[in-house]
Parts: sequence; structure tokens; C-alpha cells
Amino acid sequence: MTGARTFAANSCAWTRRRLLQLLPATVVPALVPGPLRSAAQGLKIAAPFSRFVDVGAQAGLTQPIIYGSPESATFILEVTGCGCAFIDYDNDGWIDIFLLNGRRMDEIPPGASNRLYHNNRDGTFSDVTDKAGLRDCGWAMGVCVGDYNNDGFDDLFVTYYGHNKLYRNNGNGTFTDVTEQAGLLRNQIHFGLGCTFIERNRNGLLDLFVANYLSFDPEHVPRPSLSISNCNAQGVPVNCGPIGLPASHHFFYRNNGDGTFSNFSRESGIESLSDTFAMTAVVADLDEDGWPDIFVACDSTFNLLLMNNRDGTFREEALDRGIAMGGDGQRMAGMGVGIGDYNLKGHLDLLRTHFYNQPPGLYRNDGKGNFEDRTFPSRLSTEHRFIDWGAGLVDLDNDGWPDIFIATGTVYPELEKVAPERFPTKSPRLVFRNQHDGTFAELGTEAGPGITTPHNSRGAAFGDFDNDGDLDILIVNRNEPPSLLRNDASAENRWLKIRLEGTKSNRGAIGARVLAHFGGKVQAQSLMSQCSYVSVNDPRLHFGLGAAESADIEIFWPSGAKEMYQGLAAGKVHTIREGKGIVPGREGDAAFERGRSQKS
Ligand SMILES: [Ca+2]
Ligand SMILES: [Ca+2]
Ligand SMILES: [Ca+2]
Ligand SMILES: [Ca+2]
Repeated sequence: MTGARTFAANSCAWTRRRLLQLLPATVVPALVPGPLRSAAQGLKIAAPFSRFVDVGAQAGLTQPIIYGSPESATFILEVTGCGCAFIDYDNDGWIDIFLLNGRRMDEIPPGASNRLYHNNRDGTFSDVTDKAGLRDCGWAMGVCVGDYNNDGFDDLFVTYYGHNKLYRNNGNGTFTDVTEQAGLLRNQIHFGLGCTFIERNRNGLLDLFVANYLSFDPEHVPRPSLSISNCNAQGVPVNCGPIGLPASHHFFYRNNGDGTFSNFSRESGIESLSDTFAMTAVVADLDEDGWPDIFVACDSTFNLLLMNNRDGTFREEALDRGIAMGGDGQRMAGMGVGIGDYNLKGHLDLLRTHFYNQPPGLYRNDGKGNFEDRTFPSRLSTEHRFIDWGAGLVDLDNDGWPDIFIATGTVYPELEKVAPERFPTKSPRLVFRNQHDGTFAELGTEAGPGITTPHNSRGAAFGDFDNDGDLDILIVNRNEPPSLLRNDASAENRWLKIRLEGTKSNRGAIGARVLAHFGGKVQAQSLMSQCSYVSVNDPRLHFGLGAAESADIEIFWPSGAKEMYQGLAAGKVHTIREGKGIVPGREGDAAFERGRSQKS
């Protein structure tokens, strides 16, 4: 562990509030034409982009996601949640939806609960929360998915302010809360936020990393106040923190292979990490040594990059590897994380979302896990109007080049009353089109009403809910029903999906790195347990291929095995079992074949 991690929280030169104070004076008049930018700036590509339409209500996702008070927030607890997941819990090849939910400080409104929605295969979903045994209401924060017992069914781990929960998927449409019997119940209350399963030591078993945000006790946390420095903004009392509140430490649990976990925080080196307000945790082999690493986005503190030592322990190297802070040396408010290969060099680059007056950060990986801040050269730096949360570095239009999507939303609903133009409670989604030359162009109305319609959003997940060959987007909206943005992509571009089944590796192949070689190009992706903002993507890796009719697929399994599959056809899901080759997929995979014959 590096010894240079400690710092006095209050000495931070760029606190959230300081940035907020600077925003109206230095940024808004010069660079920001208004909160609702309507059309693309400097677009170099003429081909039409995908259009996104919010079909959440017609799909049946009508229950609001309760989270704190809608009009104001007394505590930071009310504004940090929450995440969502695309999960195929019944293995039918149609991706289902799991949405977290919170409560209010003083009450649990009727109907507030985490919810599981089953995909009806016709564009609609049915609420199966009670049937599945997943009804629960509390301060649910983040979710990660992994098949911890290798039975072929993906399981759910949910972080809470309170007690985290492990839900075992029973394989028959129901889940069982096995937190206590798995040895994961802790005595004390913690503010869990990020989490990820990770196969740490090539034994086929998923261990579990849990990031805690901060230490929070509502009895002792200061209230919004004009006289406390971190409890007001724009001359308005607002919720306090994270700066000024005590940080927490994080947990690492070793999977014992018998359905139980052991606390391995000290032995793994995780326990010694302090002074971080940790949010989203992602697993990816960032230095390409064949061993999965963990990146943790942290709010107003240095981020964490936990490199796998191959002996069961990790070393923290964010500072050395150029990803601890912003390019000019300031600590950023790290919220969400996207992992993708924006420049098609075959390496896993990193996108991070931030606070007001901090643009999203784009970090280029040299393939050895060293990062260079490309935020300015990529032209992302012009966008810093909103607080950014869920994010993806994913190919939205299937042209083979990963684009950027970001969900936004304020943590200070009180500010709309004093400055509605600058600090709206609801703000639009952000889409940046990859221009194939290392730059991005921000789109507005041309990306569809699902992008421009404002909400106060948090987690977002990317997946293909209607099995039509493009990435749709599920988004948590605070105190509103969620959004489900249907992607209507041009049928001109080709694509394929890869579903991985580990045998020696963990069954869901969490941590695998996959390269698609197509049309003279190469694109890298990582199969993650959590990403975006404390959310979970469709585990089928989706590669846009542009005009290419096939791709060669190179797989780096978490076990260390490497496999190559040549000439895999576009327009389908390919299910690959480690050491066995291409195997029959799931029932819903046939929908793509039908869709293809209808379109041709
Ligand atoms: Ca399982
Ligand atoms: Ca590694
Ligand atoms: Ca693209
Ligand atoms: Ca779709």
C-alpha cells in the first residue's frame, strides 16, 4: 500500500462548494449557453445517430423510486442513491430489470421497495418483486451481480446505508436473503455504496469488494446551515458533506467455496485504505497481466486503483498511474465509471463522472494500466453544467466506436428556487458521439427526446431489453418512475454479442477481457459486476461492427486461459463456454435471428 494517501480533508483546495461558488462567475457566461443545449456542436459525422425514446411507462415501469425528500435534502444520505441492474435472472435470454429504492428520513411511503421486473418479451415488464422474494425498503444504494456459488444463476448483492444484503438466485424465479448464513452480516451500520465481485486469485470463485462512502450518523451530522462551510451553497443552506464528514474504510470478503465468505479486509490490504469517500467500484484487468484489478471512483478525494498482486492482495496505485485526480492535479468528485475502448487501440480506457463545474474525465490507457487525462483533447471539457452520475463508454449507434452517455441530477434541490436556470432540479441526459479521431461531439435533440427530457437521475444501466441489436438504457430517476430509453439505431450498422460461460473461471466470467477484431479495427471490453453509477449492465458484451459482417473474438478468461474465435457472424449472440467453444445459447437469442430476417 502506498503511504502517501493521507491528507486533511478540509485542506482540499477544490472542494465541491468552492467549485460551485466559482461556477456562476467564471464558467456560465463564457461557455454555457443555457441549461438545455439543443443541437450538436462541431459534429464531423453526417450519418444519423441513434434516437432514444423513453418507453418506461408503456413498458410498465410506473412505480416511483422513492429517495429522500423531493423538495429539499437535509442529509447527504437522501441524495446519493441509487443504482439499477439489467440481469437475466431466469436465463431465458431476455434481460430483466432490478431497481433499487430508498425511503424518506421519517417514513417509508407505501409501495417503496426494491423491485424486480420480468421481461415479457413484448416490450413490457411485469413486477415480480413479491413472487421473487425481493421486497425490501431501506436506503438501498448500489448493486452488483455475480454468480458467487457457480450454479449458473446470477446472484445479487445490494449495498445499503444500514446492512448490505446478498440475495441467492434459487434458479426457480425466487431469491433468498442469505446474508447471515453467508457470513456477510455485520453488527454495525455502514454506508455501503459501491461493490463488485472479483475473481481475485484464479480459483473460479468470486470474492467481494464493498466500498463504504463515509461514516454517517443522523444524530450527529450537522444540518444545513449558513454558518458551517460545507453546509451551504449559493447562499442557501444545503445538506452537508462529504467534505467535513468522517471517511470510512472498505471491506473485502473471500469466497470460501461453500456458500460462505470470510472477512479478508486486512489480509488483502483493503482495510488500510482510508480517507476516501468511495462510490462506484469496477473490475477490469487494466494492466493486461491476466489478473483482474479494481478501480473505485471517489467523491472529493483521490480515486483508488487496486492492482492485483497475484497473491491474494492488492496494491493501491491510482496516483502513480495517473488516475487519482484531474489532469491539473485537483481532487474531483468521482461518481460513476465507464470502461471501454474509445480509440480502438485494444485497451480499456476509463470515463469518470463528476460534480458541477468539473467535466467528465476521459483517461486513455496505454495497455499497461497507466492513464493519460484526455478530457481536454477529446473535447469533453466544454460540458460541466450538471452533476453527472451513471455513465457508459459504449457504442450507441453500432458504428464500432464507443460513444458516451451520462445521466445527470442535482444533489441540492433547494437551489432551483434561487437560480432555476443554472441549478435546475431536473437536467437533461448527455450524449457524446465518438468522431473516430479521439474527439467527441455533444448531441442534443438529434439524439431524441429521451436525451433532452430533464430528470434528476442517478444510476444507469446499458443493455438490449428488446433483443433488437442495440444498447438501450435504464435510468434511476429520484422520486420519479425510472426511464427506459429505447435505442432506435439505424439498421445499416452491424453488431454481435458475446455471452461468456466460465468453467475453470467463475461461471459468469466476471473480470474477463474481450477483444473484437473487425474491419481492420480492434475494440476491448471488460465483463463487469458493477459500473456506471453503482449499477449493472447486460452481461452480454455488445460490439457494434460498422459495416463488418463478422469479427474475430479474443477472450482473456479470469482463469488465465486465452481463446480465439474466428469469423463470428454479425447479427447474433454467440455463447462461448470456456474450454468448450461455441455452445447453444438461450431461448431469447432466436429473437435476433427473427429480427434479422424481418429487416432483410
Ligand atoms: Ca448463483
Ligand atoms: Ca491486472
Ligand atoms: Ca458509436
Ligand atoms: Ca433495443
